Amino acid sequence: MTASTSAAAEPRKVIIDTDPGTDDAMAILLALNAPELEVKALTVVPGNVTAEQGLENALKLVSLAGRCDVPVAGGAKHPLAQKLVTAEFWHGSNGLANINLPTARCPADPRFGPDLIIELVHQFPHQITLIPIGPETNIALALSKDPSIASLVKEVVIMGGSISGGNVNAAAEANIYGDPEAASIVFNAGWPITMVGLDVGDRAQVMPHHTAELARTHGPENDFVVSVLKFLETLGERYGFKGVSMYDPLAVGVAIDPTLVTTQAMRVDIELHGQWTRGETVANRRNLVERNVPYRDRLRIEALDKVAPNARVAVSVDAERFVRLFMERLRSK
Ligand SMILES: [Ca+2]
Repeated sequence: MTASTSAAAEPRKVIIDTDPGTDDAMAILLALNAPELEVKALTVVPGNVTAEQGLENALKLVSLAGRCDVPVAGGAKHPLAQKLVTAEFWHGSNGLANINLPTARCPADPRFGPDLIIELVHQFPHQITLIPIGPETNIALALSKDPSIASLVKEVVIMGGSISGGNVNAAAEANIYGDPEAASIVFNAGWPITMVGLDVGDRAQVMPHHTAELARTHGPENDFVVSVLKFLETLGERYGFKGVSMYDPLAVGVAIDPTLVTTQAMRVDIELHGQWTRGETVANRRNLVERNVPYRDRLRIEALDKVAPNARVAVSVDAERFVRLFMERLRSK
């Protein structure tokens, strides 16, 4: 093996903060089967399902993958400043497409999720990539308890937000809507953020012919993923969707291979009020604001002020290459 290939084989250390969730389940299995990644922990946040159901699901998923070596820790029980909104409507009553996976063999890690994040970030300074794929409550709690992690994390790849309209309503994407105050803390922490939002997630779709292809191979994870995809396909048909949007798996995909998306640096603020827009990721595409100053009986524009970008927002995706990567990693597993 040459030096360059061994360097390339060095896996990226990641922590996935998750509210599993059907697409979370696929994202977790993708990560656990990607040699490019070393999953240091799963931390569970309430969102798609309650904290308790999410922890149970996460433990079943690592058990399915035979990966009890990955710590799985519960975290927050509710968002920072609002009621929890769960999404069994989209994910099935158990959050896992109503599929009854075997009882978990892996035990839960007793540590509090945000504390585990802090601990691992200090243990591996400048090496950890955080991949929040649920509401950002746990990440915000970790940051609030220990702001130093902001300068010690390598990168944060967030599934959340949108610069082209929401899925909860006209403005907001579900993960940000689920805890806007937490998202605001995370986006303002001054660390390197890649935002993998609806803009690209809705274009990274598994189509029925992909699912049919994956259904020709078998294995516990392969078969589970096919069942999840079929559940989502059937659910989507009811609402006129053609394929299955791979929101959370794409965020993991971007951690595996950043070239799957193109990004643009933007200033992203989280709307915390707004009559119609609470939870919106308000992105300044020009990174400029007009400076208005008092003049006689009015204000007038005096200059353009630059605003510093705080996120690289994914604006396009090589969907077919991502779906191929996803299927290759899960095939026959
Ligand atoms: Ca999720």
